[in-house]
Amino acid sequence: MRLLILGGDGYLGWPAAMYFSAKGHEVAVLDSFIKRRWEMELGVEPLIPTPPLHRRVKLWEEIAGQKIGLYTGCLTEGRLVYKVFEEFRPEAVIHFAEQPSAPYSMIGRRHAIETQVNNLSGTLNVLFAMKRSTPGGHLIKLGTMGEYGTPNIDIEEGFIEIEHKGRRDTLPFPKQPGSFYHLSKVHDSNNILFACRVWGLRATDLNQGVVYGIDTEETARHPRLNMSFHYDDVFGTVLNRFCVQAAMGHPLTVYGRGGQKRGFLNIRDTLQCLDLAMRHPAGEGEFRVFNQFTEVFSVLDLAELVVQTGRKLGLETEVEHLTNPRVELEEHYYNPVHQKLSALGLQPRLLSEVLVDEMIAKIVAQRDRINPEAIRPRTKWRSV
Ligand code: USQ
Repeated sequence: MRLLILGGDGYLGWPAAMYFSAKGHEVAVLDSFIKRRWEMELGVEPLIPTPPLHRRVKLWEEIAGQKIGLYTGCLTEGRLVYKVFEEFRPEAVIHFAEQPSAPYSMIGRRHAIETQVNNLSGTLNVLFAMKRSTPGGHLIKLGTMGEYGTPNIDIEEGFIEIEHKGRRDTLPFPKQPGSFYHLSKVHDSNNILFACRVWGLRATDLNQGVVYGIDTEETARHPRLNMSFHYDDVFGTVLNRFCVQAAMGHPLTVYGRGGQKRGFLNIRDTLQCLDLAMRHPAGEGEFRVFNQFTEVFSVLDLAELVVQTGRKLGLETEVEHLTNPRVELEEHYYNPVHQKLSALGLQPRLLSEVLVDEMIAKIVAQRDRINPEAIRPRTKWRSV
C-alpha cells in the first residue's frame, strides 16, 4: 500500500514509518519539525538525541534496503498538503502530526491557541486534500481516550445508544476532555465525522490511551534509528517519566492522590493497532472509533510497580504525592469498552509481561543525559 505518515519525526511517527516500510509498504513521511521548535522553546529534549529525519531515513535505507519518501512542511499550509496528496496519492494516511501535550496546551493563551489552530487546521487541510485527490483513501487519525474524560458510566467506543423521551438513537459519546489539547482532538473528531458523513470519506479515529516504551523492533536495529523518547513534564507520558525518575533516584511525581485511572498500551501495540486498522479499513462514508489501549491502571499502581521494580535493580526511590497541577478527578469510576481492536485480532503485550526492569535498565545506561530540571511539573491548570 502507499502509506503517508504525517508527523514522521515523532515518538510514534518514526517507529510507524519503519514498521510499515519493513513490511514492504511504500511509505512516505511528512513533518514540519515544529515539535523540535517547541522543545527548544521550553528547554527540553528527548532522553537520547534523535538525528535529523533526513539522516534516519537514509540510515534506514542502508540497513533495511527500503526507501522512505520524505516531505517537509506544515499541514497548516493547505497548498502544500494538496501538492503532497496529489503527488503521492496515498491509499492510507496515518495522522500523528499534532501538538501532543496537554501541559503544553495549558501554559497560557498563546499555547492553547497554537495547539488548537495547529491541530484543527492541519486536520482540516488533510480532509480537504483527501476529498480532492484520494476520496477512496483511508484516514487513520490519532485521537485520544482523554476525549471522553472520566464520566461515571461505562465509556463506549465512540458512540452510545440513547433512549430519550421514548425515542432511540445512536449518537457520539459525550465528551468531557481535560485540557485544550484534549479538546483539540474532540474538535478534530467532529470535523472528521462531518467529512465522512457529507463527502463519504473513510476514517478511523484511534482513541489511544497513554503510551509507554523506549524501543520497537525497528528502532532496536541501530542506535541512531531511535525515536524521540520524552520524560520531561511537558512531553513525557506518565510511565515513561516514572521509569526515568526511578533510574535517576528521584521520588516519583504522583500528582495528587494518584487514583486517576487511565488506559495504557505499549508502543509496540500501537504499531499492531495501526496495522490492524490499515488492514481492515473503514467503509465508504464510515467514521469509526477504536478505543486503543490494552490495560487500565491508576497512576499510583504504576508508581508502586516502578518503585518495586527499581528496588530489584538496586535503585532506591519512593512515591511523592505532589499537589496536583491539573484539574482532574483523583478517585473515579473508569470502565471504557475496548473490543473493536481485539475483535480484529490484537494480541496485547501486558505490562506484567513487558519487562519494566528492561526499560529502566536501558534508561539507567543513559542516566547522564537526564536533565533534573525537567522533572517537576511547571504548568498549572489553575494559577491559584
Ligand atoms: N501524572 C502524574 N505524574 C506525572 C505525570 C502525569 O501523576 O509525573 C498523571 C496525570 O495527572 C494524569 C495521568 O498521569 O492523570 C496521565 O498523564 P500523562 O501526562 O501521561 O497523559 P496525558 O496528559 O493524559 O496525555 C498523554 C499523551 C497524549 C495522549 C494521552 C492519552 O501526552 O498525547 O492523548 O496521554 S489519555 O491520557 O488517555 O488521554
